[in-house]
Amino acid sequence: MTEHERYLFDLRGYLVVENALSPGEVQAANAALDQHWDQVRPRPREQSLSGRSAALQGEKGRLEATFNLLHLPRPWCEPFRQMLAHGRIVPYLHELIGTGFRLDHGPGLIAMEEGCEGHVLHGGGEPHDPSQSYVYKNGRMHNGLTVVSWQLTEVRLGDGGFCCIPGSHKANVACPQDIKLWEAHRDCVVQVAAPAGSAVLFTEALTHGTLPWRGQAQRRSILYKYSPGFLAWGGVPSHPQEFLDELTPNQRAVLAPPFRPNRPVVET
Ligand SMILES: O=C(O)CCC(=O)C(=O)O
Repeated sequence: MTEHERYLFDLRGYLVVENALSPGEVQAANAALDQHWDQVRPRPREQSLSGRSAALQGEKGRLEATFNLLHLPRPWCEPFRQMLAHGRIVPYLHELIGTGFRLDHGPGLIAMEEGCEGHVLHGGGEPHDPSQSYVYKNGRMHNGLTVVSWQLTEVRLGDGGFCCIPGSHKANVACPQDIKLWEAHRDCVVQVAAPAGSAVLFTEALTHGTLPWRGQAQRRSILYKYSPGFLAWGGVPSHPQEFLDELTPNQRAVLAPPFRPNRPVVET
């Protein structure tokens, strides 16, 4: 991380890394999604994420994949397997989480079309949750659950989508519910714009969520959520050996279950 990136992540709790994917990588990932789009479904109304907020509600739910992106037949799985331990992002994860970081869960698709509902804001420095916390100690950042959100399409200011309250990962006071519902003090909530090919990195300790989608073009983000190597937030998935055998050593290292001694480390 550069001095500026380190300062901005500590200050705000998120960072946009532009050109993290090449145009070819963006194209390959979009082509894989297009090929399987018949298996992408709107989230059902009864699982609405807008938290009964009038400000966050929409005409329809966001679109989600009903399949595991890592298990698509070849070559369609390849772009998503490469993102697991992508060379552009690994140095950031080493600094933010520490060597030996692991994939806790994901990858998950969030696609949105005009009129899609938002997601009530959640997370924040208070109450303290050690599994998704932010601490600066001994001269470095220590993050719990940390997200890499790959942008496969452009997000412009005003489109909606990922939003957060910058600095809230260090908050000492719980976020009031009407602010989480985007019904009060909207000025403290920032919608994050990012060109296609960017990676938006953020700590789950940040108060964040989704604004309703106003963009005419579709939003496509793929989220990977990482934890320190000794920690599990979402459980410990077991992966079939035939699947692991197809991966690179770096990809296998991030899928290792949580443990500490002699942990495999992603090489840069
Ligand atoms: O990217 C988004 O729209 C929100 C993601 C989110 O809320 C989460 O990862 O917890």
